[in-house]
Amino acid sequence: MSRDRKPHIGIFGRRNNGKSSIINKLANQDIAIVSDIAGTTTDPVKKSFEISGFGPVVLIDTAGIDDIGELGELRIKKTTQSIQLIDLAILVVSNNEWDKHETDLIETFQKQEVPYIILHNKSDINKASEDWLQIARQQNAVEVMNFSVIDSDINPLVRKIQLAIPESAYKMPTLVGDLISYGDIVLLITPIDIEAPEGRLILPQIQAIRDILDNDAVCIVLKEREVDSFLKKTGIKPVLAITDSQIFLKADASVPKDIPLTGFSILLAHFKGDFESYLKGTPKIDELKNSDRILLLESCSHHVACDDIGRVKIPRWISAYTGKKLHFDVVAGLDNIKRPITDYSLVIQCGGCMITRKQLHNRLNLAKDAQIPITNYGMTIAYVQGIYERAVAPFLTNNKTIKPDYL
Ligand SMILES: Nc1nc2c(ncn2[C@@H]2O[C@H](COP(=O)(O)OP(=O)(O)OP(=O)(O)O)[C@@H](O)[C@H]2O)c(=O)[nH]1
Ligand SMILES: [Mg+2]
Repeated sequence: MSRDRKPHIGIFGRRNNGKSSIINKLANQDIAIVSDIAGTTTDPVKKSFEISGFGPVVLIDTAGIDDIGELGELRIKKTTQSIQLIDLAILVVSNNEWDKHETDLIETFQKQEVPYIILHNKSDINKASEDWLQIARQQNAVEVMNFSVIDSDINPLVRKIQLAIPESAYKMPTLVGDLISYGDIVLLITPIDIEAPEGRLILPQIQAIRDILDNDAVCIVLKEREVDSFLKKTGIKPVLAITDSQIFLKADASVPKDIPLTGFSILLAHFKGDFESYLKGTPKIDELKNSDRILLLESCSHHVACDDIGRVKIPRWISAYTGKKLHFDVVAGLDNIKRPITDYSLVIQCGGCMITRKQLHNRLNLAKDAQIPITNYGMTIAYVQGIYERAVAPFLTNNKTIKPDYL
């Protein structure tokens, strides 16, 4: 994985119980104002620093949740809002306090599905009592700890933070990161003249460019007509070429066979789709019979280019390839599928560039549960154009699929 993002940690609790002091201790420097006057921190403040032994974080210091007066209420609201931003909460308590202030916060953490650590601070003055510990341990916190800014070693807390923050908080999955390494040259082939939106590139192309740069690799973007002469003229040999699926054949002819070639929508199929199932499902195109029904799931109803691929091109190509009389139904967006899923012999899913992985999988489960073969737009196009093996090869090593890095 790459493109690290900084995990966000929020620190909550009543006034004066040592929230800002804990931040300073985690940062190993004075970055937050500490004083014995209750209400020192007034607004949520983001501090960006490195926790030794863990890495860069953004820590959000908040105003005491027991703040008083009208202004206090506003501050509490802001404090509660900041819970939406965080990957982990630390609830600081001192003097064995426990009432609605604490339980309200915990309820909000739970609602926002934020994991939380409960820290009993100032234990040098007043240690957590057995009664308090018993209550705190019933709160589904990832950890309950006795702590003192003055006496405690910070490392056990750092280790708990490390364990409690989900990996997804600081690691973003990458589209091509598992296929390339530092300094590699990747060639992107994008037809500009056909259906590209005016003045822009389509989303998967932009994502691929960003991802290649994030992986410290080199990205060359060419129109299909320039590929041949560019490769000959420069002698550059990319480690991977990615083409728009609509010009697969042309790209296949232009890109020398020793350079792996795949399509943007296959890249998406691998990244976001159910690649293993697509691998099993695609060759079932050969088993289609006259009057079989095929369902095309087009998840992004507003995407004009895909519209044409799903409604016109894929039906035409599959019919020509199989020589069979087939029925095609297209279901757009998250619309209901009108016929029972068992009416279909094959389901073809679009790349799903506009929807989440979860939405896409939920959509496919219906077909999978009914054991109907599934494939995707790019893999189908590659298959009927006879370049399927070449197009999926970059995702296979020793006949095993390279898993996307977040699985
Ligand atoms: N004895 C002792 N004093 C502490 C400890 N942690 C913090 N303090 C003191 O408690 C006082 C309040 O600390 P802060 O860090 O400002 O507390 P806070 O929770 O940020 O307070 P507000 O910003 O007002 O909500 C300061 O005088 C700190 O020096 C501790 O573990 N032990
Ligand atoms: Mg403070």
